[in-house]
Amino acid sequence: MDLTVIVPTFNEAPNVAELVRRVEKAVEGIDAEILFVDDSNDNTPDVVREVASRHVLPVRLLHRDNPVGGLSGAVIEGLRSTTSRWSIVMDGDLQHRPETLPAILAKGDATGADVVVASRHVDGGSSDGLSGGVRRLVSQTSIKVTKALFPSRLHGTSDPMSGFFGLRRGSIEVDGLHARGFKILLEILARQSLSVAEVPLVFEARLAGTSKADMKQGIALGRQLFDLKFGRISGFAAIGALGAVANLAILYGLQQFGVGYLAAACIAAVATIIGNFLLQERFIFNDLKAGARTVWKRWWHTFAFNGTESAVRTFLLWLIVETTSLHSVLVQAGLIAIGFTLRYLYQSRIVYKNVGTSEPTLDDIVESETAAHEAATHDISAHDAHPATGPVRQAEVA
Ligand SMILES: Nc1nc2c(ncn2[C@@H]2O[C@H](COP(=O)(O)OP(=O)(O)O)[C@@H](O)[C@H]2O)c(=O)[nH]1
Ligand SMILES: [Mg+2]
Repeated sequence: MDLTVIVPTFNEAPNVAELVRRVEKAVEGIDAEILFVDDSNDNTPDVVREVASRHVLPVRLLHRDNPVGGLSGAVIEGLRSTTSRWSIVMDGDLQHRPETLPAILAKGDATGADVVVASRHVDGGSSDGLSGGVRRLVSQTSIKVTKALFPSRLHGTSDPMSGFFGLRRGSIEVDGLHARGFKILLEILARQSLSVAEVPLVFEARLAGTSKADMKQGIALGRQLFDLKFGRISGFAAIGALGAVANLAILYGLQQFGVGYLAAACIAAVATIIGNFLLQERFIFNDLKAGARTVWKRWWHTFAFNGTESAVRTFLLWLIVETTSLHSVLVQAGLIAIGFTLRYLYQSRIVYKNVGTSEPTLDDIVESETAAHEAATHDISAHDAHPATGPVRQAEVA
């Protein structure tokens, strides 16, 4: 298949029929399908099924019972479940004109680009449909800041926050993407070096329903930028440093109350491990919790590893200081650096590893007759042949 139009939806029931009608018309002559990745708690899935039955264009629905990663998570799930040559992501509220779909495909094929962005900020584009001057200002400012942070990766696009874009499926490494917030295009462009082309986007007003963007999305964008720029490890280091200060403060404070230094050191170690764990759960590995082992298992892994690490570190400190002429502070600094790296690797690779904890039911996948036939005749490329990970399995039902 040439094209999968991926439409993330959250309570978009009144927009579905018109969207499918216009997409079907726009992609006439192209071997295409629509894939709704839906997290709704209204009747959107029913409406999609009903509309699918009335159209020749294959319409697939991937409903997530356990939505992870919001809009970005939905797009990633969509990408995982398609092998079409191109995927085009578009909103389900008709703020993105379906009539632009063929232009995106044509641009990609003509230029050989990996990504084609429908941009509000090129000749012929506009963001008039963005409600309110404040939102427009916020949007423009965040584009400027973001482009300044990633000058080379975002060089090719004037609109890295666009929600309307085409991806040459074979060029995109989906596994490295982090699912959070609304800005999945930014995530894709910042993580990988990709060639980009653009077509104009006339951003329309919503057809019906209400926007799901809110302050939370702004905060999510800030965290996403920080993480993309500095990586998870810097936040982990900041929490580690905070923990070290707290450790010394507790050690000192308890001794003021007459507690012996060894007992105080043990209490300080346990208190710091608990504090670090709570902070990393909240701020560092927040987006990985959903697919990882349960919170109690994460806690015990952390406690056991960090406890062992500090015991071994203290023993090595004693051993090295007693048997060499190295200064204890120097030795401790080296051991802390090694311990920090090991702790980070253990946490990110093992404690928060995706083990697919929540299993959804299979019932929510529908395909129209045509789509079912299409899927049955699909070749799954090696790139996509990996088994589904995470809480939602693939929608490839033959
Ligand atoms: N699957 C899924 N779609 C979402 C989620 N949040 C928003 N969307 C969809 O993403 C698209 C853009 O969201 P919208 O609320 O219109 O944001 P705005 O255009 O920035 O105001 C729409 O099709 C929404 O239905 C979500 O958590 N999950
Ligand atoms: Mg919208």
